[in-house]
Amino acid sequence: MRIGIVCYPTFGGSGVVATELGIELSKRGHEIHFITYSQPVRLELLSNNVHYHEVNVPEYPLFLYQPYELALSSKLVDMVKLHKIEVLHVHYAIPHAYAAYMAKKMLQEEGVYVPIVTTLHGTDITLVGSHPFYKPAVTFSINKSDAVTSVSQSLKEDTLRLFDIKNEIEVVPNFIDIEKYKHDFTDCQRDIMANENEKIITHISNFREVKQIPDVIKVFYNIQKEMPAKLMMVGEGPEREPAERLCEKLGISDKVVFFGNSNEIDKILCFSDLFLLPSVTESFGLAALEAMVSGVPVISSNTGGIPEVNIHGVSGFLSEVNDVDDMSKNAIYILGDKNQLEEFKNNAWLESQKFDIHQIVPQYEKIYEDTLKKC
Ligand code: GMT
Repeated sequence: MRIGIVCYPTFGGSGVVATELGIELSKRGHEIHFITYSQPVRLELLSNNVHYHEVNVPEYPLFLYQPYELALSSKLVDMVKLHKIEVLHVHYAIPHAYAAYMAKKMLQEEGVYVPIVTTLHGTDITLVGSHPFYKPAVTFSINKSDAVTSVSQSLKEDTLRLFDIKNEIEVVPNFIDIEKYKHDFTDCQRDIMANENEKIITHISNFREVKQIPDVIKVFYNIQKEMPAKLMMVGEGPEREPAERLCEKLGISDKVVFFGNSNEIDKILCFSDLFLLPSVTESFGLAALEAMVSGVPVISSNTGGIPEVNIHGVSGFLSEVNDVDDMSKNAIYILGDKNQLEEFKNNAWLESQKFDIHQIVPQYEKIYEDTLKKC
């Protein structure tokens, strides 16, 4: 099939999922066209069946807001016609599903039919999409898609609760390329980051408020009181500076490394002992899954789709949002005993295998085929 993929090309989980999906589909023989405003961060290799088309929004001083949706829908029309794209898979309702619907209607005027598959990722539903300013457009875009998927059961339920949805929503969980995370653990270069006796705790996110960064620091603060430890903070966002100040205030700056954005998270996870994800909400928690496939147990909040990924008492522990004491207690419990830590590491890896890319991507292929059959 010739498939157009629209996503946010940044470090967010939805962009990562869309990119990995496109790469895997291309390996399975499909022709993939990424259509977005910059090359997706994890899309390193373009090949004869992976293409990238940039959406340009010309700056015009008359406009206070430059019309990205308009530029995107025009680009979609042009690319569908030029490359004979058969299906458009848009990640994120805002504004991608909306722009795709406009493109579809414009194409229909010219006798071209292209079905739209919309994947909901979370922020487009729980945090932004349900705002009254966007709600009518998001509801419309979901109802007008030819197929709708959500990355967890919890997100599906949230969508049905928050919007008046007439369409079916199919849960297709996020996935992981297990092969990519198979390391020879002797290569981990752990000694560069910490002494042998120090435990390595890691957090990866885009440092938005929803990630509850102060709780990451507070849990680590409690851990390092009990045992030698280092904290790896990976990512960039508005909460980074306040986090650095909090570390200074608590007197732990020398034990915390802020990496900024990284394309080498597999290397960082490779030498990590524990992953912290205390988010207020999380439709899935892809970062937790990436940790688990690297054999890193997860201490997380019990919210949204996280319990569908991190299994309490098996791959790690779940606590109520903001319950720093419980998270700290669980972290110290896992890290405190060598054999126990090994068992949790192994369980985390085992649980991650349920999300193998080779099991999940065929579900998307089936959805594309079904939408094509309908037209
Ligand atoms: O919250 C983020 O880190 C970014 C956000 C995004 O829009 O890319 O992530 C959302 O989609 C990811 C991939 O499906 C999920 O793993 C995240 O849980 C989800 N974030 C939220 O729901 C807050």
